[in-house]
Amino acid sequence: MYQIKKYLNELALFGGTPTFSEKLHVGRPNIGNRECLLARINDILDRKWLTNNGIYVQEFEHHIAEFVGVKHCIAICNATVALEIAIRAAGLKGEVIVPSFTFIATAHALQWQEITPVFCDIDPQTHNIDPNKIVQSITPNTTGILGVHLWGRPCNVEALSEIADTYNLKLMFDAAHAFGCSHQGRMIGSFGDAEVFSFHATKFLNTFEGGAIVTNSDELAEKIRLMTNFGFAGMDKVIYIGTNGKMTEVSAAMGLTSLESIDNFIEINYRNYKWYQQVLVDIPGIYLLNYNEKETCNYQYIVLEVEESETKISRDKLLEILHAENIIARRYFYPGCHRMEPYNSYFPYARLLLPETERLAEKVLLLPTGSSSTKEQIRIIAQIIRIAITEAKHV
Ligand code: T4K
Repeated sequence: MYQIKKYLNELALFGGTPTFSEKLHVGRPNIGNRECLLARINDILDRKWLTNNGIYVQEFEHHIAEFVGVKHCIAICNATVALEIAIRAAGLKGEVIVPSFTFIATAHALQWQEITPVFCDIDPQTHNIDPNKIVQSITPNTTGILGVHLWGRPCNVEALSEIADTYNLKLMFDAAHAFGCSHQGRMIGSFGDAEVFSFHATKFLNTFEGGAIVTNSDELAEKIRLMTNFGFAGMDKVIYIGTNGKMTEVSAAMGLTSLESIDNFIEINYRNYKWYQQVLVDIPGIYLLNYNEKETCNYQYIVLEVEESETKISRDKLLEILHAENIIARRYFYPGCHRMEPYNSYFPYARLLLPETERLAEKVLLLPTGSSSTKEQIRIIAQIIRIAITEAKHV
């Protein structure tokens, strides 16, 4: 009993000081070569061309399209607006089938244009939309499927394509997490009618804020370009409804600089992932989500499933302990879009159709990684989790 108390007293939650004097965050940005970035920004300032399809944006788009192996890349101010534009350009309306276990932007991008997101359950193994549960949600109003490659792990693209073809639906992907990832050797970004990346600060490759739509369709790309710039087809000539989705030159400069370090960022994420694997492997009830190492992968999320029946403490208690130690773990994507507004009010019974989403939302916990994380920090994070769990069992 003395031992137990001693351990518990060492935890900040029980009166000790936090283990880390500074907060360790999930989503800490990776910063590439500062000199290169600042040189680009100086050039932008000298050239006095700050936005509206400048040369840095064009160069960034070219590199992304080439990297992914698609015909078109349109850089956008963020992935949420990119989703809105892509959805609109593809002509989605009525109802679109989408997972609920995702960031709220996926659902909002639909609802913002009064398209109903019809939430579909996920496969608990992959955390991605379950193709076996899609057909039952298709109605005469369904116009598309919006899959999400959660954590950068690809959806079952083949099964989704087959359903989309059979029911004459558009197929799009929220690939916010999946830049730099492949599926069966082919880069994500080249599937479905269009895919959308996020380059938000918290993504392993960032443009401060930013996103991109990638597609192989000439027709869709043309519409998307028009829509991104108010529908302008030339000076004083608007031929389409549009918005302002443009990426700035400074963001593109950050993107180009980040791209130069992409291999390094992925290497660091991979190294951290392997370290987490080593230190977490024998902690009961803690399961680290695996990546398929045969594919290209960005390894940007360290995702745990906390099995309370084995740990004897809840995921939320563990989160509380970690936060008290200044480890700002996150429970993405709790509680699921269907339990957030306005969807919770629109579809109060959606939870009954989403048992796997409900279960997973109670279990998932994300830990810090990226270039700010060190081997020693990872070792200590695991040690705190171990103490919290093993001592909780004895109390
Ligand atoms: N689809 C999916 C599947 C997505 O995950 C997202 C975004 C989108 C679409 C939409 O993409 P964007 O429109 O954002 O391009 C954060 C990000 O803001 C969001 O981009 C991301 N997903 C989501 C998973 O995470 P929050 O609400 O968790 O952000 P926040 O402010 O709590 O920050 C997260 C952590 O990152 C904190 O621990 C602090 C740290 N952080 C954040 C920023 C901005 C830093 O250390 N430095 C920073 O500069 O949404």
